[in-house]
Amino acid sequence: MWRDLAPIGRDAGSGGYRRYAWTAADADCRAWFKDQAESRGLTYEVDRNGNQWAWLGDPEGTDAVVTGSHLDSVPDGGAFDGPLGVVSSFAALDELRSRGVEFTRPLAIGNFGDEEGARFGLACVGSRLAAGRLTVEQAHALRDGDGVPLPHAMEKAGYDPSTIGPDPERLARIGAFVELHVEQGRALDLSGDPVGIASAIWPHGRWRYDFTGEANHAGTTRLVDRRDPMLTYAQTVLAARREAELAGAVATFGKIVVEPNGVNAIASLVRGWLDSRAADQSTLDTVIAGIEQAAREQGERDGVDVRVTRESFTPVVEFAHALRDELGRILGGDGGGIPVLGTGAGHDAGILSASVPTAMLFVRNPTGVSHSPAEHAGEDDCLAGVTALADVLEGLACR
Ligand code: HGY
Ligand code: MN
Ligand code: MN
Repeated sequence: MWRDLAPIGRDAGSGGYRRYAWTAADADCRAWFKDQAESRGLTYEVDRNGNQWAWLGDPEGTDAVVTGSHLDSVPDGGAFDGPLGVVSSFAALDELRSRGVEFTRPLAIGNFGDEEGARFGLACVGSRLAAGRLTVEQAHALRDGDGVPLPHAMEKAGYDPSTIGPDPERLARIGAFVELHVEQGRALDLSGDPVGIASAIWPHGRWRYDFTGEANHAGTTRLVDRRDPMLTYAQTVLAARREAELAGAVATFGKIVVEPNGVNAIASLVRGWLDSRAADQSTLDTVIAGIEQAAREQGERDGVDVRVTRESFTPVVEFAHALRDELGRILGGDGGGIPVLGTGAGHDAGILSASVPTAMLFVRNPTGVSHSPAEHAGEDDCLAGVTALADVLEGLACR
């Protein structure tokens, strides 16, 4: 499975993945998922929001156990973020079948669309729509970098955008959702464990900063006469780092668009996207407010207009304690226990946690690197993840 999926959407130059929502690479990933489902005799379906499902047992049944993750990537993302959860789900099902277990609850494997928000800027669109945490109007207002509306992109990919919207009936049929994901950090590497259980997801969001100055000639405009948005942007990036350090949070400007983006032209507009996350809401609020204040003060000094728009936000997620503890009991093994760890990374399991009892398993990432072509997890640890997921699914859905 891994070898079949690996070449899809991989950039030959960077070695990273460019599997953006509703693109050709996304379509190829979706075709791979459908093939994996049907080759196992699972009932394949696509829901009203374009999420893919592979069912063992009655898709209309209740109290289903669902696993899976996402197949889309960030720009030049790694091979494991998302796909490890989906491949491990199919492999865990194969393992359960080889164990000859009897399923007492419907089981499904999901591929949730557009988890990374790389193209339209909002994280977890597929699961947010299903959970009613993104309205149809908000979804229709999403545009990619070329101004293509989300509905058009879906249509072009062969999906009917008129059906998108909350899917409470579907979520009501799910008794537990367990997502396996490569760890995006080094906690398991430091603790020496191949697998861990998630406790919580930090609150996090994305804010778009528009710095509007005045285009002019780079060679003939005196410094005192400039209204250069690049200056305000640069000071804001430094302020973000300062505020995050002070608060023990994280803040990142990783994406920037400059207009007109000419070497010998003072920019008229600089658009920068801030990603910030903190262990609790009040800390995050403090960091965001501090950055915005610094940006506005610098804008005053530079004669640059500053406009801030929150584009994506996910409140703190505390995974369901009962399900978390059930996983701990199932995987506790020789009593050595299994690490329970928080994360700053968002996931579909976080978005769905308001509607469905959800839990996550993390697989050791020896370097902790993620959202990079260098992202990697060792095969032994990935197989340990499959075994752990199979044990969890057996404990939840089989007798
Ligand atoms: O950004 C995140 O935390 C996740 O990778 N979508
Ligand atoms: Mn990711
Ligand atoms: Mn992910």
